[in-house]
Amino acid sequence: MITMKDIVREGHPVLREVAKEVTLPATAEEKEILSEMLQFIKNSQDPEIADKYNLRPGVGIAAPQIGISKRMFAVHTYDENDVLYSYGLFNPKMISHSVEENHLDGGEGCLSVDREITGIVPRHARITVKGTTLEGEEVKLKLKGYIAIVFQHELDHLDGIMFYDRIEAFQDKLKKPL
Ligand code: UDB
Ligand code: ZN
Repeated sequence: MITMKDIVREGHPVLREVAKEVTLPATAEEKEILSEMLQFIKNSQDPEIADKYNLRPGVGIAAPQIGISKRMFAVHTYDENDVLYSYGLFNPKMISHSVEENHLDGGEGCLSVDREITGIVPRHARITVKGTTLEGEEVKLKLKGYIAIVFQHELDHLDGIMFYDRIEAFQDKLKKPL
């Protein structure tokens, strides 16, 4: 099983690479890794398992975060209406997004970042993502609110982008010219 010791931390070059597309259909090994990633997120949200293995309660994880530079991630979390979004996706791609932006008021963190970094992380308010599920099914997801932010955070990992890369620009944008 995946535990915190498998999580690559800030400073490791794999987090800055543009991950490679997965050739579909995914191999048995790729499916196994992606299901393990999804299981890690589920485990991390189970108080007993999280306590036993010292897991940070996570909502999503991208393959580069376990040192694998492939375009796949797992998300397992609830939106504002308590609807569960549980996906392991191969080659997820944002095919459209709103101009309107959104952010989490408390900023963001990351399983690969062991320090507190404050600041607003601007995200698109609404996105449409295409991808192939663990079951090999092509899906098109229209996302908004919290879940859209989680997906954008994970998509960024596939392009070597960390959440704090997006902080400064937003602060600048709010500065009105004198
Ligand atoms: C997380 N967890 O998993 F609102 F029950 C974060 C960490 C970095 C704090 C572990 C998280 O937001 N947990 C959470 C939030 C809730 C309710 C709840 C648990 N990530 C995922 C990550 O690093 N993926 O690469 C960071 C999130 C920040 C914004 C979106 C993803
Ligand atoms: Zn992250």
